[in-house]
Amino acid sequence: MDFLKTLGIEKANQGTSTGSTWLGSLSEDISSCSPVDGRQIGVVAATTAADYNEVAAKAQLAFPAWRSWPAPRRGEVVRQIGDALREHKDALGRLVSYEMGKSLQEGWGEVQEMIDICDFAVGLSRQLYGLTMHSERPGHRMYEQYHPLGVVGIISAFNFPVAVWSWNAMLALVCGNTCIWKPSEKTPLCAIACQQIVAKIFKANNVPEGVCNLISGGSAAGEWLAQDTRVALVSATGSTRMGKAVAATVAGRLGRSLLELGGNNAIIISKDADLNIAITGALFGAVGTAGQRCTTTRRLIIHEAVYETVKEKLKQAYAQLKIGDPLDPANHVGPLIDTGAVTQYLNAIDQCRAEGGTFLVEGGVLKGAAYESGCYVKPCVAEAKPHFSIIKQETFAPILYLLKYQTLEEAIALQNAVPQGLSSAIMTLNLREAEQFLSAAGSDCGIANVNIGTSGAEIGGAFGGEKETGGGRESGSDAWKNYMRRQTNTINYSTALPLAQGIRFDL
Ligand code: UN1
Repeated sequence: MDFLKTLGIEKANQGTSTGSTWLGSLSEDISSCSPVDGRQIGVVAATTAADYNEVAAKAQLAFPAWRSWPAPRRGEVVRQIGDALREHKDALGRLVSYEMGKSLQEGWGEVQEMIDICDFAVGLSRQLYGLTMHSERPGHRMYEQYHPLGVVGIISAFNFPVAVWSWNAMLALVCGNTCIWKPSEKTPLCAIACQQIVAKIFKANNVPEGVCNLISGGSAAGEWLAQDTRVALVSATGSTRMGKAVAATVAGRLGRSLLELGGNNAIIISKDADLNIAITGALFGAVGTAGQRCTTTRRLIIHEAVYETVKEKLKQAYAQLKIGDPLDPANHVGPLIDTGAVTQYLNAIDQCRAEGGTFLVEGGVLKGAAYESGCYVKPCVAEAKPHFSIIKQETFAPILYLLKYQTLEEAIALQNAVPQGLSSAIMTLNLREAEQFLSAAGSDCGIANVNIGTSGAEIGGAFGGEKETGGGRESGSDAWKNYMRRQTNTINYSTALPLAQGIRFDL
């Protein structure tokens, strides 16, 4: 466990930080147990209400100082964070894998995603463009500019314990904001490791205390952010239930929220699909991160002409999956996050059966040596019918439902017939089908792919989705605008004061 030492993780940790300063006691409020072997990795002190108040005050105080740094200088600090992450990629990837349970490949991939967003944010720091417009009045000029917002609250989930924070924080930082991060209480140590990495860079660059803050705790700590009028924007990633609560509270004070919530993602496999690509894409999408990505493939909508072939190929592919210690590179699938998640997985399987589903690949909990944590489950595949209610729900586990279709219209309707709208894909070599799927009458999701699975998006695009997914967009494209306030400026350089719309106001 050298990586713990490398990252400065102790057995007992403070959970509240304003940068280099750590607040509070060393109490054992939050226990971080690895789903890999069930062992306790460390304990973390939850943030008290008084300490939260101090953090929020520091974040507010640091804002005017930080926003006065030119954006490219803020970008230079983020560039150094990216370099520090490159240095720590191995150790941090291992910690992600050990504390969260995803495969080491995916742990490293997550850190790479952080590095990528740092690079993206550095470039942005010399852009953050507004438009110029032509005024209808002579001797006038109009333009818009983007100013920093203030304090940004970031609530992140256990499944991407480091990357989702970085998407939000690195953009928020180059935009001139200060941040308060509340990570999932299931992965508090990943957050402490990130905070230490950032603190070193901040210190070397004389960044004021309070620019990047960390609080630890459960939903109560999230509520503090949602209620706090000092927090201009709350960016929340997690369940739809959590998102609705946060959104309601933030809207109650007319604050801004940015929501990235549940997904129930489908791949349509056409009769014109390249089946090798389709099966590989579906497999990684369904079992990667043990089915715990918001972009996980949960439904396959398969054309009747290839249905039996796909079933057979899936059966063969699933038979080759190796489940076990995610730090062992031979394994494809690690554990679920905790035994609560195992119960939800078992309940979903029971419900699917009760509704008439049959299992092509059986599920179950793995027992015995190497599975002592009780969190290892078998990825499974069920044949389902469109009216089943279980297929409308997001179960954060590797359960894949198969549906059959005849026409593309029917397939698209099935794909859209869920409350969530995050990611979607079609596997086809038929240009007409692909374009129809991408058209306004096609997928209703924030992400729609062709011949690529539903998960594993690059950071360069805007990430997020519609309906119960929450409507927010994070990461690439112009998602940075969420972290700034737009100001429209009209400047009169003439010697008269003409009014817009030709209105006369003569004395
Ligand atoms: C999430 O599951 O919350 O597209 C984020 C993907 C990753 C991010 C997932 N880049 O699967």
